[in-house]
Amino acid sequence: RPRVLSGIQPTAGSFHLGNYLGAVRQWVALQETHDAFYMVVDLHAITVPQDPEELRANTRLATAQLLAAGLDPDRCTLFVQSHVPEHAQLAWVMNCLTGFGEASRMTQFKDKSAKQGADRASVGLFTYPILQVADILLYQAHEVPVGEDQRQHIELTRDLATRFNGRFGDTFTLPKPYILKETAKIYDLQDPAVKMSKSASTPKGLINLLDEPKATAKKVKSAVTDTDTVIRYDVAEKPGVSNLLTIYSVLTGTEIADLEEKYAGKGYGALKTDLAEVMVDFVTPFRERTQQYLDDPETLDSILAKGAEKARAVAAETLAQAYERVGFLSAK
Ligand code: AQP
Repeated sequence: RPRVLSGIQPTAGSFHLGNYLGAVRQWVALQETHDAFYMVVDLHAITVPQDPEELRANTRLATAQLLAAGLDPDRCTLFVQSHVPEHAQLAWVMNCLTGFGEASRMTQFKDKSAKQGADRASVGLFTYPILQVADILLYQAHEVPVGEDQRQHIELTRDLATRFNGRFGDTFTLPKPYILKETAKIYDLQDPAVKMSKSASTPKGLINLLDEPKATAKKVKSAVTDTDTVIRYDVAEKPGVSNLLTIYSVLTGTEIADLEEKYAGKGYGALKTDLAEVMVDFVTPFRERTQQYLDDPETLDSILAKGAEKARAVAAETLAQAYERVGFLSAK
């Protein structure tokens, strides 16, 4: 089986609809066909200031949401990044292979550091794409299911893997991004020109999966569309309506063309009312399942312990090989 690897930050509160449709939904599907490794990336979470107790709680919360979304620990390896020390160890090697200018070109760093003020941004935030490179290469992943915003980091991963392999001999598999066109970028409901994101979206434009279903329905009903009335998929001319059609289509498994036909001659109100219902039907059981997992932290922790053991077996082998190749004396 080909291997996939991906990760998600243990965000405070809840995953948002962009995280789910852009990434986690694909993770669930890929565990059926691939040797799948998924992790909660707590090392990445400390690139910005965090509260220790909240980080611990958010790591369990992220795990509970991944299980609620359909990850099955018998079908995939689910673990927490800091439980596998090889990530930080390989990241150091990769840091030493990366040019300063090359790292400076990462657009996510530019965006995120601009928000914090460049002088306040941590060196960890600057090098986090390189930690991500290590995350992927440790598992010799063939594909990395992510949203469009991560494409540049997968390219960096390929560049660094090629560089390492060229300098030290074939060691790492070159991964490909696994990005589904239709859900590559889910947009903010209030500003369909920007991606839905926990840091950039206004509260009204961001659908948090664990919010009260009623509040979610309200956000859908007040989504920004346009002054036209026709329900048609056209990202350039009708970004708001197209975003709603994408969400509707993916959550119900209905082709967009069929939705366009269904709503021909009907107004935006009808589309929004129905989508609000679709969304409520989706988030209500998701919230319940998440809560059930959270109510049983021992089970969560034991799933993560087993996952870490499986992950370490793979990661340790790759790291040992990489260490040997760069010339570290092996510890006897
Ligand atoms: N709007 C989106 N559309 C499609 N995919 C998205 N992803 C995030 N936003 C969208 C994908 O979700 C996965 C996990 O991302 P993350 O761990 O970076 O989560 P996050 O930090 O909560 O994502 P945000 O909201 O995008 O964070 P900020 O605001 O800090 O930049 C990734 O595969 C990502 O592509």
